[in-house]
Parts: sequence; structure tokens; C-alpha cells
Amino acid sequence: MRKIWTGLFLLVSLNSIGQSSFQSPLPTRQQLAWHEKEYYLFMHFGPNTFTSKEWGEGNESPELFNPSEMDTRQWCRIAKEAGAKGIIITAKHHDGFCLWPSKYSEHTVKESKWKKGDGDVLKELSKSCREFGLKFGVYISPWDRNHPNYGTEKYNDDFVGMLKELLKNYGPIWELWWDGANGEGPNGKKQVYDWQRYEKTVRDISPSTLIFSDIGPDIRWVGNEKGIAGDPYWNFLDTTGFKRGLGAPPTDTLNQGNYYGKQWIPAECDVSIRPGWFWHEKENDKVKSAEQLFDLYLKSVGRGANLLLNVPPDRRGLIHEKDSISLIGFKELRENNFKENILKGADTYYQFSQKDFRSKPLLLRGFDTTAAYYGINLQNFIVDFKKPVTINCIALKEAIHLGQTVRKFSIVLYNGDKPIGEVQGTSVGRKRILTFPTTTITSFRVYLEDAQGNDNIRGIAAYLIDDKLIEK
Ligand code: FUL
Repeated sequence: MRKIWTGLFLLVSLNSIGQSSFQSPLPTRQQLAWHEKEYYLFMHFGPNTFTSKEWGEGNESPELFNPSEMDTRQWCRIAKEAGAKGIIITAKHHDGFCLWPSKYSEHTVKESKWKKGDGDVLKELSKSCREFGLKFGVYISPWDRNHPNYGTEKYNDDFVGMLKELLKNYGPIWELWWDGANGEGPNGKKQVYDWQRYEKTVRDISPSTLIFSDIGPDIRWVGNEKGIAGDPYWNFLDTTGFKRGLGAPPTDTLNQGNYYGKQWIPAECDVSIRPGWFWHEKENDKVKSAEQLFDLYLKSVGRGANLLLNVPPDRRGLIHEKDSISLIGFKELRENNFKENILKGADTYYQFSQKDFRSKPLLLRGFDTTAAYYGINLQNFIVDFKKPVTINCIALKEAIHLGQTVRKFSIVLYNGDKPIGEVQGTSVGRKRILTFPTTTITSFRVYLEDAQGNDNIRGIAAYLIDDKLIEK
């Protein structure tokens, strides 16, 4: 009798641990669709491409901008072949040069020699993106080292005017990228950005455009420029009291998110395929390899975030051969290594919730129903194979339309009845790719040790990927 009471007590307390009062924020429809895009390209292009600078001073002659054979269809063809889902271009970087003929600036393609001042990079790129079925996004730096009005209230009008031009003339704009930098303008003054007004402008004209900045509102910066999301990685962020730029949350908070955050603001991992953001001749030999890009994929998309990979066009206005070779190699690595989901050949593959746990005990095949996990609100998986299989990678997908609630899990690898390895994890999120030493197994079990709700996991896969791609 005494024993039973003890057991019951344990059950109740475990239950209360598993079902804390945390209510996961939910993604919006636009954010959910954004998560599914996984990976897309960033393009830094402008006067810096021709001066070999990273941050132009703003006093460069606009005539410098003169790509000899710009072809946005080539960018899109390569992006598409590389499996990227869109392109985000620097419509205006800190030097203030506009890649479109803006009425609000005299430092634009109109003042350049390119196409005798009749060119418009955004027009060409937005058209090509539509043709190739790619998303089109723009980066626009509020910091402007050229604009004569920067540092005065008038500049806010100009910036809003520019936003309207972008949204009305080149839309639909999928993602709008706001850099938080707030340096001095040509008159030595800093601008007081009217973020509220900027945001309202975007929402009024194009409510489905996703706004990126350090702190969202739709997508947050990941806190580094290395393309690496945190482990753990939460899609939540608390923004109260924080600002863009210097007032942003600490970088490790941006990197991992807030465990109990109140807003769904997922991270985007921006990183360049080269050391710099802009194309520089001297960096042609420093392009990241396909293997390095694959590793970044595991550390961004594989942790539940998105990857924004910068591939800057060169002075011709083309993606350089070295970059496209790496991009295509990266695509092949993903395709080849994630081609065969070994679970397809599994003898038995169960995904069951607490309810099924009781109603279909036969599915458990030796699973220890008295284990401490019983009683916590969790879902467990058992995957049995008829013949032994060799794997080194398991991918899980959480049903994020219901929130992100898995906070701790473990996967135990079995050979017959013998546990031969264990992988532990915290967050799952949109996709979690786990790698481990190559092991031959006959089954594995996934325990969600701390999770709320039901049906948390909506996908699972196992792979044998090239051993050399696994970080030891
Ligand atoms: C930073 C900028 O200062 C860099 O030049 C680059 O554009 C990067 C993506 O964002 O804040």
C-alpha cells in the first residue's frame, strides 16, 4: 500500500514538472511559411564592389558603379540550381548608394555610368526572381553616409519615401532587412531613427512582408555573422526594453533566444561565402568550400533557424565561378547525404502520444512502461529495424504551428536489447539535425523528457551521411 502511494506521489510531481504554466507563443502564417524556406542568398552589391571596401564612406563617385555584364538571370539560375529559395539584395548599404533610381537621393544608379543612368538593379532582379520562382527581399541600411539630410528629421521622411518606393514598385517584397547600424552622416550627425513610423509604413503597404532586424518584429538577428544558431535554440525573444542596434539584447540571447520568451521571433543566420560581405578580387581564393557550407547548414537549419548565405556579385555583375562551384557542391552534399531516409526501410515505426501509449501497448515491444517518463506529458518513439542498419544522423521536426515545447529529449540507440549509445538534446524546433559517431543498430528510442502538448514531433528521419562531414 505504502509503495503505491509513493508511486502516485511521484507521478503527480513529474506531471507538474512536465506541464509548467508556460504557454508557447505561436508563429504567424507568414513566419511559418518563412521557416519552410530554410536557406536563401544574400547579395551585397554596390560601389564597394568596385572600390574593394566593406564600408564605403559615402563620398565615392556614383560613376564607379558600372558592372560590365550584369545578369540577374545568372544570379537566379545559380540560386535555383543551388537549392536556395530566394535572394535578398543590398538595395542601399551604409554608403547610401541606391541600386534603384530613388527620388529621395542623388546618389543612385541614375547618377552612375551603368546603362547611361537608365539601369535599375532592383527592377531586373525582382523580375528575374519572379521568373525563377524565387523570393525577393531587400536590405536597406538606415545608416546613410552620403545623404545630406541624414541627422535631421527630414531624413526620416526620405527614408520612409524610399521604403514606399521599394514596396510599391518592386513588390511583393518577401523580406525587408534592417541593419541596426547608426553611425554619423556626412554632416557628422547621427540620425534618430523613427522605427515606429518605418514599421507602420511597411505594415500599411505590405502586411505580408517579413521584417528582419536585431529584434524583429518578425525575424531576429542570430547574434553573430558566422551563420551559427545557438544550441539550444529557441524561437522566442523578449524585446521589451530593447532597441535595434546598440540597445539590442546581448548576442548570446539573440543566439539562443529566451527560454520562456513571450514573442515568436525566429533567428536568421547571416554569413558570407567569402571573408567579406562585398566581392573582392583578393578573396577569390578564400571562398568557403561545399563542406564548410554543409557544416554551417547543420549549425543553422539543423538547429531550427534559417540560413542567409551571402554570395556577392563581382565587378562584371555576375556570381563568380568559385562561388558557384561551392554553391553547387553544397547542394550536392545536401542532396546526396539526405537522399535516403533509412526509416523508410524500418520494420516498425511508431509515433505515439500518451493516449496511444495506453491504447496500443503492443506497439511498445519491450519498452519499459514503468520508466520514469511515464506520467510526464510526452511522446515517445520506437523505431525497429528487421535487419541492423548503420546510421550517424537523426533528424527531428517539431510541429511548430503548435509552438515550440520540446525542451529536453534523448535518443537511445539499441543493438537488440542492449543500449549502445545515447544522444541528448534540448531544443528541436522546425528541424533538428543530430549527428553522432557511425553506429550499427537494430532500433532506437526517442524520449521527449520535457515537452508540453501532444503531437510535438511531426517528422523523423535517419541517415548515414559521409563520416567526414561530422564534427568529431
Ligand atoms: C552589418 C553591416 O555593417 C555589414 O556591412 C553587412 O551588411 C552585414 C550583413 O550587416 O551590420
